[in-house]
Amino acid sequence: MTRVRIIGAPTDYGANRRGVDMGPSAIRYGGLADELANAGVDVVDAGDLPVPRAEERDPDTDAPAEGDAKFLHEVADVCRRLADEVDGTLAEGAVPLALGGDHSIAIGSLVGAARNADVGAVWFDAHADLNTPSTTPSGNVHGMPLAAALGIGEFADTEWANASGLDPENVALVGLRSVDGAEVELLREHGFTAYTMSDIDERGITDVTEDALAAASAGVDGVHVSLDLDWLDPKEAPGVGTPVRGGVTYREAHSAMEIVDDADCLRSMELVEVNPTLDQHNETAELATELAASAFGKRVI
Ligand code: EXY
Ligand code: MN
Ligand code: MN
Ligand code: MN
Repeated sequence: MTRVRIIGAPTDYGANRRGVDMGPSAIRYGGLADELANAGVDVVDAGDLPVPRAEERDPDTDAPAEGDAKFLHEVADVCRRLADEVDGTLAEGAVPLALGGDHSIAIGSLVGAARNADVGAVWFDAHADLNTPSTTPSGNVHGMPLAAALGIGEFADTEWANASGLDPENVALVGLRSVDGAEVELLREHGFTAYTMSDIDERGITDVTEDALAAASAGVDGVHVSLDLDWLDPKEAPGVGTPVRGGVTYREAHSAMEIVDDADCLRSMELVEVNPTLDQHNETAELATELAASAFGKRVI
């Protein structure tokens, strides 16, 4: 029986909108533990990492060294602790399921997942999250986690961010539709596998997801699945801070998660960017729980 350990990381340091720090509560309230149990998973909830509110931080820690990345010291602190939790969970033979929080927590998930293994990653997201402090248009670290975990640009020597066992050849991005110029260059240069919404339109979600998982899992010990809820169309998932029209449908999202389960290479996962203050009746959080259940094996019959 698959064992899953839920780890909440209630951050909003990396986002442009407040409220995403309530994501773990909303996802739990949306029935995550029950959904996973119904999927036949042995689930333990480890609670939330302590995350000081942005207002409680010492203003002096907002040091110039952070450059154009807001709250980078605070993100580093959370990600160091999340990496330890993820690594410890894997060492116990369970699958870590991190709940954001904004997408900056993926740095901790990936560093932890890759500490004692070679891993791949599938990034289900409207965005590429490949900016760095010198290319970011916003200063928000939730637009940078993939670059950070891969040690790209200014992150090359950042010890807390660099996931040594992760390479671009094993990173597949699925559902792209909002990519900045510098990110396009990186996608072309570094050997990523990248599928836009146009690829999904042309080839279908099944083919695209199967190919993404094949690329991510080739020659590694397992795959980290990063599910940013803004991957879905905002009509299906309104409770996100950076919605982009033209995303995947409810059925496409479930289909992709079922293919994740079928591929049998899932090592760790995260659900991020659920912002209950922007949601309608907690439906985005409930959708996140349903999608996690599909990824962990839930089927209708
Ligand atoms: N690419 C834009 C930026 O870096 O500011 C927007 C990033 C949004 C990131 C969202 C969570 O996936
Ligand atoms: Mn993202
Ligand atoms: Mn996104
Ligand atoms: Mn299974």
